[in-house]
Amino acid sequence: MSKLPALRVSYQEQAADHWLDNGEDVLAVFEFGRTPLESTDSRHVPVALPQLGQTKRVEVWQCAGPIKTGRWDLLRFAQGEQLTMGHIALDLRVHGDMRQASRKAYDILQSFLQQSPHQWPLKIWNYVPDINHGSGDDELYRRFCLGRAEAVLIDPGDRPPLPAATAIGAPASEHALQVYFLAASLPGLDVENPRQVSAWRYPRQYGPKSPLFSRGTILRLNGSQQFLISGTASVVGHQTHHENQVASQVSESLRNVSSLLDEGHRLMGDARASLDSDGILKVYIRHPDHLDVIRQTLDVEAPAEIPRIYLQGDICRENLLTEIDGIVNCHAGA
Ligand code: 3EB
Repeated sequence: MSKLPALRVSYQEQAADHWLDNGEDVLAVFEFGRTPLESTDSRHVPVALPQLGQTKRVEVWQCAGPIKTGRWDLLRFAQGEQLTMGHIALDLRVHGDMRQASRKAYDILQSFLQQSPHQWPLKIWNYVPDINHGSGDDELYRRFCLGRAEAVLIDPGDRPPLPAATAIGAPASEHALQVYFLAASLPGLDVENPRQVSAWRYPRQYGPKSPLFSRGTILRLNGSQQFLISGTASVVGHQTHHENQVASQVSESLRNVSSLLDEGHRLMGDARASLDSDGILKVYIRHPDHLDVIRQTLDVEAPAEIPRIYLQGDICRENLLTEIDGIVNCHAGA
């Protein structure tokens, strides 16, 4: 028998307040298309990226309570029995350039985690305004990576546990750099993708500091396993494939997701992650005009059961048109 997952994730049509008012087990409610600077509750996480093409939905995380909430410096958090969600939004008009702001966000995040009962970040989402602005090493994404690497004083060559991550562009009009995460008392099991060069080993051409994340992590709690899938794009080896071909980029991203889940299965033995109705996918889209072709490709190539939303966001390489991340459950013996 597979146990109840430690974290339950879903997309819901009722408004954020409904979940914040009624859920004793609600760890977080993500609301899309709203500035992160206007969070009303420590469990409320407005995300600047607009949702495309569907009735607006919120993302709800639920876990065993009671849930305690609080603040740490500029960070707000919600803490259940075994899991913590934290989020931070730094106003770039106040906190300096992207490198400084990123460094500051990660400094705060780490000082929070050090004193938290749930010290290990499993996945970190980063939403970076105008992410492709600037050229070469001045590009804001690269500046963001630099600040992150300066704060996170680890040598990836030592193979420390690395969280999974997503880094996506928020609208250029957004003022806040947003970072949010899920943490637990034990590190996740890192999974790298055999089809892709590990991001922390990317060659110099992608920037002065490699991005620090694993392709996915597996949360193991109470005999259940959940797979936290990093932002996955049409990258094979370290190179972008299918430049300017949006449908092929979706297919390649899905092949990467499958290969990552297969690798997780290989590492874990009998438990296997599947894209089913217990999980969620987020599909990031650079050009809103591509919504229909992306949606159609996904409808053909990904299981219909898994709930998905489409968010407008720029991808961290100018030649990537789309990216997918998700949280899915693993089933024993499947
Ligand atoms: C890639 O495969 C796409 O900098 O945290 C994906 C997930 C990507 C996370 C990050 C970047 C990050 O390189 C980019």
